[in-house]
Amino acid sequence: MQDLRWWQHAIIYEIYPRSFQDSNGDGIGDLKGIQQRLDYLVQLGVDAIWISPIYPSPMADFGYDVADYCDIDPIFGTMGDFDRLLVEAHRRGLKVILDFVPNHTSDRHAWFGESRSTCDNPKRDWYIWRDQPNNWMSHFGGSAWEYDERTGQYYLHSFLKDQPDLNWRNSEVQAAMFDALRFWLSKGVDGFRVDVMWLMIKDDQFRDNPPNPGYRLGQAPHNKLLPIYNSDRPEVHELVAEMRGVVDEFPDRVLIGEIYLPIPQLMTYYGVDLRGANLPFNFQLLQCAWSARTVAEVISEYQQALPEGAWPNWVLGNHDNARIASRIGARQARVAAMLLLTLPGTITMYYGEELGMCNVPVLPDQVQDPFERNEPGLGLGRDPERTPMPWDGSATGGFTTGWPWLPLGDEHEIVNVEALEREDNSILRLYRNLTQLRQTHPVLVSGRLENVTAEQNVLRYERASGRERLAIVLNMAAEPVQITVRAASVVASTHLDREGTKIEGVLNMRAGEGFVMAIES
Ligand code: TEU
Ligand code: CA
Repeated sequence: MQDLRWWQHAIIYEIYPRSFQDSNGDGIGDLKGIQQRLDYLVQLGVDAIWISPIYPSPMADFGYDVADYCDIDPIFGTMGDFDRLLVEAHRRGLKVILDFVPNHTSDRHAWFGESRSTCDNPKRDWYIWRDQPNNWMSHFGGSAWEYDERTGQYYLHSFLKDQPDLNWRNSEVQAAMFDALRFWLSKGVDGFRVDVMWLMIKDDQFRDNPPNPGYRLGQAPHNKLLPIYNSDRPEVHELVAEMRGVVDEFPDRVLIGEIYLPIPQLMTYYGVDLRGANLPFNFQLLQCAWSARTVAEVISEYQQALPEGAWPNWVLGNHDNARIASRIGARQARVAAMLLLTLPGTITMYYGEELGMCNVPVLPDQVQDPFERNEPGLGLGRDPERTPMPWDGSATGGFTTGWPWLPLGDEHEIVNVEALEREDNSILRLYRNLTQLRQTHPVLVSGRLENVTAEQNVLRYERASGRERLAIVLNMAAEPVQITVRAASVVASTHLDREGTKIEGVLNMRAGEGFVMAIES
């Protein structure tokens, strides 16, 4: 691992700051709260935290509407709190990655205030103004254009109307945004996760998007159109390369791109000569059906498509998608953990995944997410996967002494850090085992990935480097299954009860059981 950059062998842990730990009883997580829980993260065995946006914001989209790129929202604390968190994280060997939201600002950002004031304001062109809308749609429903009476033009918003899109064709916008990156990099921040990287630049002719023949009822309404003119435009790659250049002005930082695109397009975000994003997020596991065959296909396709020298990465969940344990069930969540932590490259976890935490039902009068408010009842809302981290079984889960901004649900009485730490073979113990295994077996990070197969709903693959060879077998079925294996000894098991046993020939696997085995050579 000596030859690797830190982010290549890192396990990144996403913290949704509103929901991790509240320190002052207002029911909303904050920076001091995160600092209180750093030792937990060290013990979990992660290497970096990515914190979703903490900048001043009216919170129309809970921080993804930024009103000032170079400050901290009082709800999360002060700049002093941030500086202390950074020091304390670094002191423990944890890197800190911030969320950067380049596509849009809040409508309360001073820049937009100026831009919307008159048509000849110097910042008019910092946003995207048109006399007439085209047919582009907002990701959160409805037209992506909002009429602004003051100047009689429409502005573009790919998300809420409170989130006007910046005009990245304007060089002053580029300069101002790059300076914001430098502000945090100078403080010692270790990198950025860049929000909606593939949306940053739009067609300069504003052509209408064609209808999507594959659209089905129940999908998010913006899928009615194929987003060919307002996303993944060729010019975006120049911009990403420039952004990477800024990040590389500072030693040893990382640039991660949030990109929801099919594998071939996704790969283009590594950039020409790998001068783009270090890691275009790989969301394959977050979107694919949970069967050995599908996952085997996804792994093979991703691996084959990786450009020469490009570094892989894997994700199971984030703050925009249903939690993995809800998608596939508690038993398979352990299999997913073993899968995630035995795949090559950089790993990103979402807070609570290590507890097997499920989506929490959120009643209509508890809804916070603007997506659910705009498009109610379609199951698009993201509140259920953003509920507070359950630290213990008490009414407010040790998360807050006040009233939590989202409910903790009933399940947290059983599924919480304190209880799972007491239990010998809990999923939390499994996660700790696996992060440690990854540390002690670099072959899992950077070894070759070979022999990916799927039979009887059992996924198998091997990781190999030098004379070391680990075989991973994962029973993704709901029933027990019998397979045959070469002589091997178990180094990790999902049920935490077969480590050290020798296996040769027939292997009986319980439902949702998985093994990492050292193959004897
Ligand atoms: O998400 C981008 C994105 O693609 C989402 O709109 C996604 O389609 C949606 O959440 C349904 O899963 C990023 C952030 O991660 C998200 O939280 C923000 O709301 C959005 O950008 C706007 O900044
Ligand atoms: Ca708080």
